Amino acid sequence: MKDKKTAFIAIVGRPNVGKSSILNKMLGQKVSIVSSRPQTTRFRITGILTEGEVQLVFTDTPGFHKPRTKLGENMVKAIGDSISGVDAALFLTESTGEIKSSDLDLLNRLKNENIPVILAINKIDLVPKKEELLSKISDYSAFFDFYAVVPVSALKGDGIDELLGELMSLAKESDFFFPEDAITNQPEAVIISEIIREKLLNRLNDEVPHGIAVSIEKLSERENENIIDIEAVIFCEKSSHKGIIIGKNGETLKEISTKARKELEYMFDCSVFLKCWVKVKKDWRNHQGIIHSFGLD
Ligand SMILES: Nc1nc2c(ncn2[C@@H]2O[C@H](COP(=O)(O)OP(=O)(O)OP(=O)(O)O)[C@@H](O)[C@H]2O)c(=O)[nH]1
Ligand SMILES: [Mg+2]
Repeated sequence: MKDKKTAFIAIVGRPNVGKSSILNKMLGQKVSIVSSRPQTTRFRITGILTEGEVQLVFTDTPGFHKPRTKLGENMVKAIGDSISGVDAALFLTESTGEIKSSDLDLLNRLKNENIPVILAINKIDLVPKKEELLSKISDYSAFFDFYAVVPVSALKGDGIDELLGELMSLAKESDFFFPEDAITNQPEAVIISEIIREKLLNRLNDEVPHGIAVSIEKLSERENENIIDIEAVIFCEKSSHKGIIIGKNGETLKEISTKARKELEYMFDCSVFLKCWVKVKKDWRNHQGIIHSFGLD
């Protein structure tokens, strides 16, 4: 039998470049929520992929940005914590648009870590011209000595096998850290609150989503019935936001909780009874105690 190999890999990059999407695509399963809004991921999320004798342990991280709230400071700290101690980093960027100063700031931090870094240029399905992609690759390569550069599309799946091949080649001899069938080590309550938050992010207008947190107050399985009962509280920062989340005659909240319930039923392969309430906690993103109580530090 061949020796087992593992690699711990941090997935880093600016907000909204597709870090969580690419993790889900590589795993073939959703472990990290995705939305069209920047700063969707708020804390470190582990995704595990075992193929044959190789186990890759990924950490999805929040997008690297200049923090404007205490929550943002916690998010940026989570990136630093993820980078230190891993075997390698997967630096993700988009194929469209200019290289931003925050891309270079993050690469400078990676330089200090002295670990191999793979550059994945995502969203190639949006790039009309090959020259544009090539010039981006050469600009990045002039700035940083990457272990490999792989153009990908997390949406279409292009380049994912090649990227996985490069990542697997970084694994070093070691026993596995997780069971071979493990996908994530997140507790169920965290997965549930994130799924509800994803539905909120996708449904609400621009003003509300960043001030939302979801807390699971009850999670229980009915004996011999294949039913899970869940009670969740959605926290927002203003009473006007509460009205928006609930909607006319409660319709918006109903739509959101139905979407979340359906996905949870698919995920857990059982019936789900989901009740959601909405509460206001003013300016919670600037109170470390509340951030802590939501498990976001
Ligand atoms: N066209 C296209 N869109 C993509 C691709 N990958 C991701 N997206 C979209 O980009 C948006 C952001 O994706 P996420 O995976 O949430 O990005 P992220 O980097 O995790 O974002 P944060 O958690 O906010 O840092 C979503 O609307 C995705 O559907 C891709 O390959 N092509
Ligand atoms: Mg994300």
